[in-house]
Amino acid sequence: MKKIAIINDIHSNYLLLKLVLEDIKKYNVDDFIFCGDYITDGFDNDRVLNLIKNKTENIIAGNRDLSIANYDNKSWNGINQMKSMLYAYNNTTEENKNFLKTLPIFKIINIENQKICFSHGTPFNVRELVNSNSYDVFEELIDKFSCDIYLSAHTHIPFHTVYKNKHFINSGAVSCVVDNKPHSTYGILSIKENEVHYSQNELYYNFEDVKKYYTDSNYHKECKEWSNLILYTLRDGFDYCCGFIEYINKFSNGNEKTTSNLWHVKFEEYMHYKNLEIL
Ligand SMILES: [Mn+2]
Repeated sequence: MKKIAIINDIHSNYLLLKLVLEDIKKYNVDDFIFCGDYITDGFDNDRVLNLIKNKTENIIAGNRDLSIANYDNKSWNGINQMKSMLYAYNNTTEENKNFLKTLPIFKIINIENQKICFSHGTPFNVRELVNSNSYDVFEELIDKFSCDIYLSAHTHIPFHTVYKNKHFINSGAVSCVVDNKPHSTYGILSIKENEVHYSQNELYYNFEDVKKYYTDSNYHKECKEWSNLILYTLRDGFDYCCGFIEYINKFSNGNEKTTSNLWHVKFEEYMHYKNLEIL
């Protein structure tokens, strides 16, 4: 029997990653699979990357990891909505950026005769949104890869669907699960003689600890708007980041320069409208 922990969407949150890894100890796992988005939206990029890259070879890139790895070192300058991404870029070592560049967008591995395909969105598209009833995507994956287990991430919403005898799994997120609860989630896959068992796990954190972790940071000072949106998402399990982007797009029509100019004033408006105190 092999036990594998499935972890994704850490988003630079070393505090929650440590809590999750501590919780996983009780399972005595044989290995880990990491399904992307290790950095951005927080500040502990190097501590997160240094920790995970020494745990396993089963690591693929998420959209955020690729954005940082492939950044041209100019296009985000002076664009307010990219401040948080720029912070991640400027606060990750060259060594770790080079590590991110080496990551594939999907991998197929064999554990106890079970073929496991894992990616952040899908092997076709790192940003593809896969949910519990994405049957067209499931068909496409079965057709192309003939694996037994398919892991995806990116949506921050956990699911486990068995379809045509194949397992389709999203273990949720370490940081910013969006199912209205202040928790981190991860998966444990147990495989024994062609029998696959999956358990979805959740770990409730103390929001005050997470709040202090963020508000004490330089990231919070430099990227106040995004840091606030992340923090309240962590408190409420509601995606205030997407909520704010949708809100500001109503005024800017998605124009990058207009969005940048409106960034601060619309943030204050949005926080007021959502009845959230700016931290
Ligand atoms: Mn993602």
